[in-house]
Amino acid sequence: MTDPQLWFDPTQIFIGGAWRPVTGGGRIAVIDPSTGAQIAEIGRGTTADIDAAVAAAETARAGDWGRMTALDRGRLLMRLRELVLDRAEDLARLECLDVGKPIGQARNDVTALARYLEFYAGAADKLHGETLPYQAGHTVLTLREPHGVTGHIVPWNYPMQIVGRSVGAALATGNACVLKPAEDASLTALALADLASQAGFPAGGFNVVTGYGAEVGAALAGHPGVHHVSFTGSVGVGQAIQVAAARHVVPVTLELGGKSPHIVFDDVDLEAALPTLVGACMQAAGQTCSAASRVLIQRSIYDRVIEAMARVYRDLRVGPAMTDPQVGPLVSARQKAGVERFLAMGSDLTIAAQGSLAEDAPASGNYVLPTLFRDVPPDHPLAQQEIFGPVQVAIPFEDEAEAIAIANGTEYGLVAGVWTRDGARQFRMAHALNAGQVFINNYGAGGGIELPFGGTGKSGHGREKGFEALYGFTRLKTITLKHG
Ligand code: TXE
Repeated sequence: MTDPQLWFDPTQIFIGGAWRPVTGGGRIAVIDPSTGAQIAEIGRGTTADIDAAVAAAETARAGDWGRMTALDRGRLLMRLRELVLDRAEDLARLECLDVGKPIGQARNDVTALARYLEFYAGAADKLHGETLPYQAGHTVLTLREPHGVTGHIVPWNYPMQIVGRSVGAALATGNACVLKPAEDASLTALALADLASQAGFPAGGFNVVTGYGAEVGAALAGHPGVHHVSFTGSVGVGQAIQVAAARHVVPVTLELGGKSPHIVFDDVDLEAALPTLVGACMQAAGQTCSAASRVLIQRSIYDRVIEAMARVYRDLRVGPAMTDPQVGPLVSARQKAGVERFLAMGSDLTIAAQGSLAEDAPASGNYVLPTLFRDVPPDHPLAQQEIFGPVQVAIPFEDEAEAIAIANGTEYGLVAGVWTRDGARQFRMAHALNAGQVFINNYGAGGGIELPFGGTGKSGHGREKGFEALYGFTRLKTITLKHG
């Protein structure tokens, strides 16, 4: 058994500034995806635990946390960032063992978490309202107030980054947070609770309840004491969360899936593009909402690009996360089975290339070979549905109009990438693509903590990241003062 070297008890949850066992004493096994071995247990929280966490958050809002100035909230977040950096290697190791993230990528996730905390720490006292012109004898001003208690339901693919962007922005604006991490990825969320407590966050400002989505996740989303829900995950659960929150007319931010196109025109600088064409889908073994899972290639250079991508694929090694392979295991046996179902659905397609399995990869790990399918019809299920694994489909197109039609031809609209040296085409494409974020001659999956992020269509609504997120975590109050 690999030792995750825990410095806290992961079977406990963090409510009102204190650790406590879950009600009922249930447990969930923590499995290392690289080996299939159990490495720890977390608590299986209950509805009663969510009630307690929401009550603690309400108390915090009415007490020390609610009274804290924006400047002091920012300083606390900065202190938390320092503690995260002090524990950087421990956090990276936890993530690597918990979700199978290659250790180098897990280190990047810690850096990103620290950067989110830094960004929102600095932004905390820079969010302000406005004064507005109105009738004579009046002064009108707007205030940005926190929602109150915010619920955060987080997935397992980028646990630290998603907690950083969502909880970071919510705390900066003065909300009291209840975080429900994914059952497959709770260790770093619990570690962060420990660090927040060390940083001196007032009791109840930040609470963490672990457990299953259908139990504690659903209880949090539909809780009458929660005033905003931020969710990242699957479309189906996003829809259920929106319905649950609607019972209390509570706003939600939904960051759901994607089927993001990467469009390569014949004037591409192929040497510059090549590592990104493949890499933008291989991060986190393709378990990235913004993964560039469809590669659209202009027909005149189609075979040349496929051959170049195939060479990159043949060098991709899949192996245990701690050995820092380009591609690690999938998070769970369930996720692996899902991706294998998609691969089976591609039995009528041509495979252009695959990666290889490292010799030291245990048979009990959740490994899937990176696979590039070519000549995939745009309406094929593999070109329409989110696979969430190391699988890309290549689709040829003739011209700009066809590229746009194919790119926009799914239910999703999260991210799009375009490679062309033609300046006018860069702008035409950026305007025409149905996506929340467009990359031209680059493609950062997740792309920059400063940049607003979110989708259209079934990719969700609302924006996280950047300064924009602060608006989402506040509500606007308009004050009209008549003074004659
Ligand atoms: O997601 P779930 P799963 C997509 C991706 C993946 C698929 C399934 O296509 O293959 O979803 O993954 C909590 N009420 N994405 O099943 O179930 C759950 O505990 C409230 C895209 O793991 O959506 C976890 O904390 N909460 C994605 C979180 O929702 C519930 C990231 C996400 O799990 C709940 C992950 C319920 N009824 C998956 N049921 C992205 N956009 O990055 C579950 N949860």
